[in-house]
Amino acid sequence: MPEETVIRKKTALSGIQPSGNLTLGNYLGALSNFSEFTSEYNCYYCVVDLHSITVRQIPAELRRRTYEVLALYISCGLDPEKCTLFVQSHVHEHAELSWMLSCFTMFGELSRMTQFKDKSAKHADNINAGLFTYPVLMASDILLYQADVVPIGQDQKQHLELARDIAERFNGVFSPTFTVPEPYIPKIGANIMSLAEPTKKMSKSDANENAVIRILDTRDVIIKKFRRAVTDSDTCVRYADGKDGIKNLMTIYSCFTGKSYDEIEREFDGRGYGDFKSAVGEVCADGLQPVKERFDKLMADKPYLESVMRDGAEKASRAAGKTVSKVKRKLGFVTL
Ligand code: AQP
Repeated sequence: MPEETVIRKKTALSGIQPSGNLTLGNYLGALSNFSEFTSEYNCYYCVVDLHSITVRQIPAELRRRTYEVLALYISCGLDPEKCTLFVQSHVHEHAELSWMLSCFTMFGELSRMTQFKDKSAKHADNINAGLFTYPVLMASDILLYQADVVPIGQDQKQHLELARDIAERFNGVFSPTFTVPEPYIPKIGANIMSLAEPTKKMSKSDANENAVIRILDTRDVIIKKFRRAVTDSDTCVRYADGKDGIKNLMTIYSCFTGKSYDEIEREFDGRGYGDFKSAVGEVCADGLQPVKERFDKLMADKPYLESVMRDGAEKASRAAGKTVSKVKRKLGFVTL
């Protein structure tokens, strides 16, 4: 093919923090969508351990969860031969670009980030600079690989918009350098809510275990947690305002069965909440079962996971190094 007709394969990138045991929110909002991109996109999926230390972590747990998130990537259908799976701290360019881009990010922009406000309120004793500059590191993760698309849940949309603004600002000052990324937010499942407080997002760091379904929870635990899920004083399974708990359960049921809200309303017409909650628990436990089986096998083979990390870091570093060199040149740094 003549050089001018070669079309660049588009790039997809996303990451998950090893900051707790992954939830159904992480699964439906992000992880379960990652493999859709592997046939048509050049895919990079990373375990973003640098992000996770914005909140205090127990080192041994952080190490274990880093392996676990990587194993979950593979268990959810990502083939390390077809995409680049890596750990963020293994590629030093993330931290390097983050510093350079922090000089192109305004204090006011970072102050407006809702995640910063939420996490500052939750961790009032540790409002560190990393928590504040987290979105710059996220922008660097994305822009380093010239990502065209970033599959994320709804809660990360504001950070993605900031990454776009930073890219456009840098491109405007220095000529096109970064691809301006687009978010991919699933139509359904982008905002899975807590089972205990359905107006609040389901979060892996939630202290209330009953609020959160973990991908690795056993079948019995999943079913029990759904039975305890907060609903309302009505008895009718309907997708309507004021019924946040039921809407959340309908969303989860829809994600696993592919049924529309109308179909779900008809299916549970005249059957109380008890029946519905049990059905949601069953489809969720069934859906997660194969992931868990693959996960257990992978976790028993650490050398394999380490070889995936090593190969991934090597491939990612090559791409990241090119972008960082380009940025340094444009900024006027001396290259030897
Ligand atoms: N409740 C959710 N519904 C849908 N998507 C969600 N995501 C997170 N929670 C939900 C998506 O999962 C991806 C990875 O998230 P993350 O690890 O970067 O951190 P987060 O968004 O801060 O997720 P958590 O679970 O709430 O972590 P903690 O408790 O550590 O802060 C992202 O694409 C996110 O949108």
